[in-house]
Amino acid sequence: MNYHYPFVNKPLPYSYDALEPYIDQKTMHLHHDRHLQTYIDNLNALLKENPQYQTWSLEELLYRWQELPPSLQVPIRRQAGGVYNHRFFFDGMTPPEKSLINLSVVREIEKYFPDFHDFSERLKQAALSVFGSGYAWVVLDHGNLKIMTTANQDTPIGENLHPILNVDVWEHAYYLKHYNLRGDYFDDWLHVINWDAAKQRFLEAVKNA
Ligand code: MN3
Repeated sequence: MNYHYPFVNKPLPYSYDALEPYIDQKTMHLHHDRHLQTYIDNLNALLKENPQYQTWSLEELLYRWQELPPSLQVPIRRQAGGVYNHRFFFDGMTPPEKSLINLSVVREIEKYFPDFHDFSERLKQAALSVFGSGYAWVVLDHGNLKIMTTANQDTPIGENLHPILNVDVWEHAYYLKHYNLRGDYFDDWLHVINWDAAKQRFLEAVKNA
């Protein structure tokens, strides 16, 4: 992803109502146009004041954060993480009629988990286990497909850690439609996973592992 300052809020790769009835249009509007926009605005403001980092890509800001001055490390990781995690999440969804898992993806998952049901159940438990705000992720970690969680806008990227899928479990991702029922939201999210994107990310990750 070659994505630099000044960051712009690219449109969703589908219409706001395209994920209905699983994820509602109003949530998608607020999530993309307000929540993600705020992270983009905050990140641009930080980089405006620190022009020496304006050439860094979004990923570089996240995995080279230790090279940033101490006073910038936390704010950059929060804002750049918020941008990265949201884009990854939105790009990882697709209208339900296009959310087709294919046999090659299932076979790949079954190399690491007993079966697809066990995999989705574990991912759900991970999503439910996030205390407060954060994400559940499927990642390739040193060549192994794993499930993990992150808090707030922390991001699992690094030399040997490649994200494949994420589900945003901040309440703003589901509260309007599912109220406090995160498990129901997760079950609905399963219907709009962009498996083609997940497969592409997996193939990329294997190449870079
Ligand atoms: Mn969110």
